[in-house]
Amino acid sequence: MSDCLFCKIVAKEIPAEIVYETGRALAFRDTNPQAPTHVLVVPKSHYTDAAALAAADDGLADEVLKTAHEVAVLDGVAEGGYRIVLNTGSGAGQTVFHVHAHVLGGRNLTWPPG
Ligand code: D5M
Repeated sequence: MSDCLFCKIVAKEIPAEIVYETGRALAFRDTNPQAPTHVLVVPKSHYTDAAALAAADDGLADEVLKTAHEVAVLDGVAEGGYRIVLNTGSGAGQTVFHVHAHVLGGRNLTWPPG
């Protein structure tokens, strides 16, 4: 999608601090970090939200989830505990409508989230 921020990051039209990449997923640091590790994992192809990604029938959601875990391992937060969040819909706080998994770690994460 030509006006999608994360599509532009995938296309390298907008800079981002990329930390990991697979054939179909890209991981880059969030510009408004909420934890020492705060990385976003996106599918390289455009899906609006988690519901649309879940409906993809080619294992893409699996690849995004595995990439999120790999990011936690690479950033050294996997053993201490980390959180994967997919805000889905504006009522849940989604502001960028290209599905993205937040990978958060490196501090104590409280529950419930705000
Ligand atoms: O999360 C959207 C997230 O996207 C939010 O945490 C800020 C982040 N963001 C916004 N612009 C950028 C760029 N250019 N690079 C990296 N991260 C960015 P949501 O779940 O939709 O509220």
